[in-house]
Amino acid sequence: MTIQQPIARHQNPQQPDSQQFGAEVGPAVERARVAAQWWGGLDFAERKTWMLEFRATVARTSASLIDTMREETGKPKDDALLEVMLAVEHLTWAAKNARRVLRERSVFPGPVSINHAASVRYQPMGVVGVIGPWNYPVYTPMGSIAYAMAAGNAVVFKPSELTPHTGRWLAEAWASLGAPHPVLQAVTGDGRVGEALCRAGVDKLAFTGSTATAKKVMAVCAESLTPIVVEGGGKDALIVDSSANIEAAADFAAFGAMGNAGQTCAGVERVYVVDAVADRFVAALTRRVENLSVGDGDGSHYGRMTLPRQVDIVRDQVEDAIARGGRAVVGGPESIRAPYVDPIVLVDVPEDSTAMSEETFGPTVVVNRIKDLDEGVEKANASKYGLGASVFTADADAAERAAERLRVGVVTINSVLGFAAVGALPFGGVGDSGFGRIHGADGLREFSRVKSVARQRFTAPLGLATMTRKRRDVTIARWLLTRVYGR
Ligand code: TXE
Repeated sequence: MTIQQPIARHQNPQQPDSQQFGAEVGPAVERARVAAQWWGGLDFAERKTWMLEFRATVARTSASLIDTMREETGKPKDDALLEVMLAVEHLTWAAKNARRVLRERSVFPGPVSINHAASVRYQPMGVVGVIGPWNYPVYTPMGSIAYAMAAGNAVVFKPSELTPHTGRWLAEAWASLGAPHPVLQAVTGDGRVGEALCRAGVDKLAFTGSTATAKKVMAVCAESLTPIVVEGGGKDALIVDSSANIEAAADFAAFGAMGNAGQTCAGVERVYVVDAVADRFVAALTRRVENLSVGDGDGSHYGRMTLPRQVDIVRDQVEDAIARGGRAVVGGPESIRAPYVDPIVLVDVPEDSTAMSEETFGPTVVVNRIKDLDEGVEKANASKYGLGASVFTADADAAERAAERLRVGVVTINSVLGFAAVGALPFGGVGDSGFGRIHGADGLREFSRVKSVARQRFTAPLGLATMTRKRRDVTIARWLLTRVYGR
C-alpha cells in the first residue's frame, strides 16, 4: 500500500480552490453511495472480517501513521502510538459487537395487538460524512468511522485542514485491503470542504470540533434535514473530596490537564477541591507539572500547540484570570512561548472569568476551593458545556450521588479519561458539548436507521383497526380504557 509521506511541520497542505471543493466531495459521495450498496448488503460476519483486516493493516503499518500524526500535530511519538492503540480498540469493539447490537429483535406486541409479531431492525443509513478535528486526528474520527462502518455505512471523512495526511492515510489503509469498493474515503481541505460535504447528500453527518462551527454545520444540514451528531468540546471539571487519595488525584489532574498540551475535548480544565485538602492538592499538582518537559523531542511530555491561534486564546484567558484576582502558582503569561506553552496552574480564579467559562484547550488548569462535594457538583454544572467530569473520593456512595447529578455525558470516578478505551461506553455531551453518541451500542445505533415491522399473524380477536368494527369491540375497548388502564 502507498502510505502518504509526512509533510514538513507547519507546512500548509496544498488546498484546491473553492470550485474544486465540490469536485472532490461530490464524486467521493457518489462512489460511497455505490460502496454502501455493496457494504450494506454484506452480513455482519462478512463486515467484521473486513473490519478486522482493516484493523490489522492499521496496526501493522502504524509506524508511518504515527510519524504522519507527529508531523502534523507536534505530539510526542508515544502519545501518537497510544492514540492509534485506542482507535484500534474501538475499531475492534465496533466490528465485534455490531451483530449483537443491531441484529433484528422481536418485541412483545402488547395485549391489544397480540395477533401481531413485532420486530425492530437497525438498517444502514447509507453514506455517513465525518468531519474531524486535529487534536486526536485518528482516535476521535475513528469513534464515528468505525461505528458507522460496523453499522453497514460507507464513510466519507473530511479530516481537519491541519491533519489532512493523517486522514488520507486511513483511507489509503482501507484501499490497500483490495475491497471491491471504497467504504472509507477521505476528502481534504478546510471548512469549505466540510460545508460541501454537508451539502453533498450524505445520510448522516458526524461532527467533532468547536461549538460555533457545530452550529454552522447544523444550519447547513438543516437545509436538507440531514441528521447530525455533534461532539463540541468541553470545560470538564475534576472534583476532589476531602477523603480522596490526594496524590492520585493530583497525578490524574496533571495528566488530564497537561496531556496532549491540554488539547483534549474531555481534558481537565477546572479543578474543585474541598478546602481542607486544597493546599495539599495544589502542592502535589505543582510538584507533578512544574518540571514537565515541553518541546519537539520524543522524550517530551507534550509538544507544540497544534492550532497556532490557540496560543492567543490561552494567553487571553490566563491574563483575564490574573487581572480578576486569580493567582498563578505554576507558570503564568510568561509560560507562553509560541508555538509551545509550558504548564500553567492558576488558583482562586473567579467563576465568571473566561478561564472558567470558555474552553481553554491548552496546558493550563484552574484550581478553586469548595466547601464540599455538593458545591463542587453545583459549580461543575454551572458550565454551558457538559462533556465529562471526574470525581475523586473514597466514599463510594458520595461518588455515585455526584455521578447521578453531574450534567455531563461521561463521569469518571477516581481517574480521568477512564472511558476512552472502553468500547462499550457511549461518548458525547449535553449543552454546548453537543448531542448524540459515538462509541458503544448507542454509537452503533446512532448510525442506523430504525425500522419497526408489525406482521399480522391471525385475525385480531378485537377488530378495532377495521372499517367493519363491531359494537362489541368498542364496548370491550371502553371497558379496557376505563376499568383496566383507568384503575
Ligand atoms: O475548530 P472547527 P478549529 C475547539 C477548540 C479550538 C476550537 C477551534 O477549543 O480552539 O475548537 O478549533 C471543519 N462547515 N476544538 O478551528 O472550526 C474544519 O475544517 C463544515 C474542540 O479546528 O470547529 C475541521 O475539520 N465544516 C474539539 C472541523 O470542522 C467546517 C477539537 C473542526 O473545525 C466548517 C478541536 C463549516 N463551516 C477543536 N468550518 C473537540 N470537540 O474535541 C470548519 N469546519
